[in-house]
Amino acid sequence: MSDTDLRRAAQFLSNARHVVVVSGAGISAESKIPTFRDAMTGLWASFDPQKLATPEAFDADPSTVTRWYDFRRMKCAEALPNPGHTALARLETLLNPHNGSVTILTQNVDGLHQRAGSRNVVELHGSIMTWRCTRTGREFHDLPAPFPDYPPKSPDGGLLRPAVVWFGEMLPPAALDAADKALRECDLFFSIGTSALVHPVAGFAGIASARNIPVIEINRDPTPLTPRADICLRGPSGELLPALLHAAFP
Ligand code: BJW
Repeated sequence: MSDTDLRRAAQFLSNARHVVVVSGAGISAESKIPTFRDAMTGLWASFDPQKLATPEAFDADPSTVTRWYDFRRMKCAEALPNPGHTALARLETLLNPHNGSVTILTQNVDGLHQRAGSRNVVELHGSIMTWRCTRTGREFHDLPAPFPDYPPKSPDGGLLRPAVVWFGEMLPPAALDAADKALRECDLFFSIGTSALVHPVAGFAGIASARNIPVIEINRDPTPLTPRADICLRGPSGELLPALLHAAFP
């Protein structure tokens, strides 16, 4: 990445009114939450996250799957938003008074954007803090952490599972509608800290590009989106986002 790329991105940002941000696990990496596809460590080193995040894995071994999600739930609860999350919350406060908006379409289940102060966050893959009964679908918040045993039982008689979206499951229709509206109205699109592999979210940048909306990628590593992005800022989002805001709104 060159200084010119940062300056060009800052120019786009200072002229934008309606910004869409698609975020992924990389934005929370500097909050010490492991990304989804980074190798798992410790007790979980021999498990493949892509195999655990499925309804089939839960049906076959609900104890292991809920233990993994409970472990991650506690990590998320301990974590704090980092300067990347905070910069996006600040961007909202800079654009809102001018009838602008920042919509964060997050694939993350950790709640850190909201805890940083962002108010317009769409959770496309659900939340790890909410669990629901497999029998009634009723949702539960503020559950004890850790659970006393695995798999946790629901007061409604079923098992509790995390209210996240697993492979092969539909994304929440209301979240998809909100994403669709934001993608139709935005004039600048960011893809931040996501490997851009998982659909339908991986297709959102293409929807923006088809409207001739500039697409800016911020990521530590190249992704399948990189060749199609207008600007790529390579590095940690917790450093690049504050630098970008500073350059756009000195
Ligand atoms: C940094 C950094 C730093 C690190 N700074 N950067 C079309 C084509 C092909 C397949 C499909 C398709 N449509 C649907 C599918 C199937 C499937 C899919 O996409 N499969 C792919 C693997 C190909 N999609 C689905 O099943 C979705 N459902 C659906 O489409 O329903 C309709 C349907 C069903 C069935 C058939 C057809 C249609 C549901 C997807 C649900 C994904 N769920 C998960 C788990 C959530 C709960 C949990 O967290 O456990 O969501 S999987 C996992 O991937 C998680 C993430 O949100 C998601 C994306 O991962 P993310 O965030 O990008 O993380 P990483 O780890 O991959 O990347 C981190 C990035 O950060 C890296 O690039 C690093 O370089 C970078 N980074 N540190 C900046 N400091």
